[in-house]
Amino acid sequence: MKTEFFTGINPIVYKGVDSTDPLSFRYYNPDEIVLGKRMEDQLRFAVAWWHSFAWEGGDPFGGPTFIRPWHPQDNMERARLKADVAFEMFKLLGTPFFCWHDADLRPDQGNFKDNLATLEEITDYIGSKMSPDGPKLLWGTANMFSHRRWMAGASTNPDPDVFAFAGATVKSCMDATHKLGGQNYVLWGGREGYETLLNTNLSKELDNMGRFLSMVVDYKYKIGFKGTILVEPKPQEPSKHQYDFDVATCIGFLRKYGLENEVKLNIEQGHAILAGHSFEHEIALAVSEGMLGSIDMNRNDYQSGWDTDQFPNNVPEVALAYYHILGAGGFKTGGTNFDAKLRRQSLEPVDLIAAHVGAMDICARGLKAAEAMIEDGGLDAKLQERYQDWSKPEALKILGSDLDAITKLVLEKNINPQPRSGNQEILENYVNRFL
Ligand code: XLS
Ligand code: NI
Ligand code: NI
Repeated sequence: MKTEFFTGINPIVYKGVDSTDPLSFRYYNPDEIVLGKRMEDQLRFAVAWWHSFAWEGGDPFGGPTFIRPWHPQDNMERARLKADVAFEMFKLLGTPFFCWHDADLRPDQGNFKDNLATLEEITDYIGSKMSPDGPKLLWGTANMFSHRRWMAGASTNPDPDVFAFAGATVKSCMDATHKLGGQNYVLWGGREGYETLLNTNLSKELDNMGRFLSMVVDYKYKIGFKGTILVEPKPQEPSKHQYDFDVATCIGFLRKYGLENEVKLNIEQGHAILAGHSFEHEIALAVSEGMLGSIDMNRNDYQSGWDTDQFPNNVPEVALAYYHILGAGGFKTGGTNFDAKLRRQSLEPVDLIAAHVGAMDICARGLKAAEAMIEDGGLDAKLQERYQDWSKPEALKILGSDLDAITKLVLEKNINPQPRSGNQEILENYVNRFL
């Protein structure tokens, strides 16, 4: 059904850097080749159903500000209208992917049976709107943090009935993701953590979470789902402490439960900052361990204390992120998901379009800067040079010996290393040339 929501807004097209049209792309040119692939296929943009269509504009201090025609989201007719509007936006923007939680698509019915029926109904409806050359599902996921049943966790809940409800919910969401041809399935554990250690059995909760994830992996094979299972690290919010704290913690967790070859990571810029890291740190670490899956390209405000999930608007940050992603050969099943919210005063439909246009353009600009740095090769040359001694036979001998032998060597050869410059400012100046 055609809605009136975006009336007056035309499809967004690439007009080049000199364009002053605020609803045009200045950098995002889907067919342009970036490191051997179409830009669209490198970036693999996805719109997040929850923030762009389901979120009503509330913040920790105030309720809804967006009064959309599909609000309140309490019946299936409005759920279908929301889907119609979503597909209209995908078409206007030319975004190739979308992502959802079950709870974004259909109202929570308060019991599993009705949740299942309405999820099947709405995902059939969404399936009927998809076509081979239209937008595809990057990932589906289960919202196991909003409803009060999840307040003490999903798979880490002290109540086994909640674990069971979570298992059934994830199964239904994996089925729906599979039905719609999803390329990944994500688990973000917003409530998989604790509010206080005073009432928390850490080892029990972690073991249950590990067991749960093993069930998810088993189910993937059972239904023949070819996509990637991803977990999304975040240190806190809404829980005081979340078990999937950051990339390093997740990798340790996956190894402990023998899932390191089955599960990869969905890394979010804002979560990296919350964990006290940079986005590129989290990406580079995942790349170095072969664990990079996908990214959520949304950041937080550097002053306010909560997860504001803003659209990206900082080229240097984005460029360094894509530098590591391209360096790893680019996305496989993953992509760039805008898990991003408007500001709550941005009420108009055009604000939603402009937010995505700006974000897509920033990412395209960052991607091109990353391509230029890779093609120039300056950073890589410096890196090779810095570590070149490690390929010498003497160095390999050091690695292959033990502390006694090393001590002997240091004494015999009077090894007395002289510090060398890290040249950090030179490297930073180099990067700035490309931004
Ligand atoms: C919240 C998370 C969430 C996940 C999907 O901070 O980013 O939106 O991406 O559940
Ligand atoms: Ni987030
Ligand atoms: Ni996210």
